[in-house]
Amino acid sequence: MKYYNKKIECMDRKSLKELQSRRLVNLVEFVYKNMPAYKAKMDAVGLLPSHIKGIDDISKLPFMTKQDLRDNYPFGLFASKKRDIIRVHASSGTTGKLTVVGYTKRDIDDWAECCARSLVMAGMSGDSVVHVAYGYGLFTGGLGMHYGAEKLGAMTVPASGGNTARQILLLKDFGADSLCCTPSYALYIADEMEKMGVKKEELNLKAGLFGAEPWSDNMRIEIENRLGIKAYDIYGLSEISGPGVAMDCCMQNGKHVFEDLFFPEIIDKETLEPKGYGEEGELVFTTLNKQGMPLIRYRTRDICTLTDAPCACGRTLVRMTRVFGRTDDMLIIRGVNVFPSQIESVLMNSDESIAPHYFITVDRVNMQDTIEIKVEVNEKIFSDEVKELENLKKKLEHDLFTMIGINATVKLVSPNTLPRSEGKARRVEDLRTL
Ligand code: DLL
Repeated sequence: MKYYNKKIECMDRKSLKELQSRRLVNLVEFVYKNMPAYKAKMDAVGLLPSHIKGIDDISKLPFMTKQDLRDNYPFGLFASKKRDIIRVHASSGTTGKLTVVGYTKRDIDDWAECCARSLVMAGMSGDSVVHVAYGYGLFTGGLGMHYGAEKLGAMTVPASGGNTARQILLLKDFGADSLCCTPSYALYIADEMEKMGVKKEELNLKAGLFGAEPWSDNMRIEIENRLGIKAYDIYGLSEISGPGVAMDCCMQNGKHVFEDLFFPEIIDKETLEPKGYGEEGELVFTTLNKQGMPLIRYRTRDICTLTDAPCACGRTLVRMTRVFGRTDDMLIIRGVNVFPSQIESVLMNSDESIAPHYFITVDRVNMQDTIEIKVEVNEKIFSDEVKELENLKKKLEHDLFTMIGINATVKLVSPNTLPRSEGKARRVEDLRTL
């Protein structure tokens, strides 16, 4: 099986553009009618749905950002009736509030198709056994790949994350030919296999669909060698749907964007002006067919490049490069999106003996991301008993876990020991090399 949906994936560019144009015109009308927050944006610049005649008019439309999701928390951007929403997912916002996404039945079907297309790009078929080790729950990784694998007709193993020894046992006994997880977890699995004395030849794995965090070609080579598989890069974000917005093909030279559903643009992050193919900038998406929570010109904050150069795999869909970085300060720690501002609000709301000075260090030890947060405490508590300090440390670690879902190590330090800066405070260091 070479393509899941050859008609779309190999459509000539002219017909694709016509499809995108039709969908954009319908989308703008639908959103104008059903999403007051976006109507207000259009009204503010004097734009009517009738001004949008095709995909070439897209740059007239106002942008949307994570802030719009926050301002309309939780369901304010839903453009369909609540009874038509059959699923919600959520990911971290910049403060305590989550970024919530709603899907109708059709949205789930479209998304499952994207994940099915992605699995086929990684060489899978209805005969495959797909081991899904992305987290199940509000995170889109697990359920997204799960529905894709089922749509393809593969035998789906909903392993979810954690308990690596059991994952390895399942991989061996069920004979999965593909593994879906973050690239750092794939390396961790390889490490654990070595410790358990399980050889890659004992597994039936042929391919992995790895994403949800940045990685590099060096990591790809290491994963491929250690697990004896082909490692494919899968990209997505919950606001747009989840995994399967773009996916590597057999050429492993850029991820094809599923442009019939998600229209990509690159913009200059300062001027917000559109940029051309081959130029680096911020990636922006419009969800051409979504009903639950459609987004128009959503700024992903991810930096990359698009190319429309022909691809030897036969697909005509444009490709995006690896994500080079972000235009905001979001960190991805073991696949969990974390904003320093969230950490700050947990610290500041937790205990009055904490001074507003902290420093976050992110690193990768034994293939696993680590995060240490140094926090200054005031004189009073610092002169208290060691037990008090120990309790405070435990409380902060517990609060960070319950509020943001990360296992951080908190280190309490004495007053006035963390560096102060005169300009913009530098509070994060990321020592990971990918
Ligand atoms: O990470 C969806 C996903 C799940 C993608 C499983 C792939 C596989 P969010 O939690 O909303 O959604 O995080 C989205 O993660 O804006 C990127 O910054 C980053 N990201 C996702 N995939 C990749 C990738 C899921 N392949 C944010 N390479 C995005 C680099 C990635 N960064």
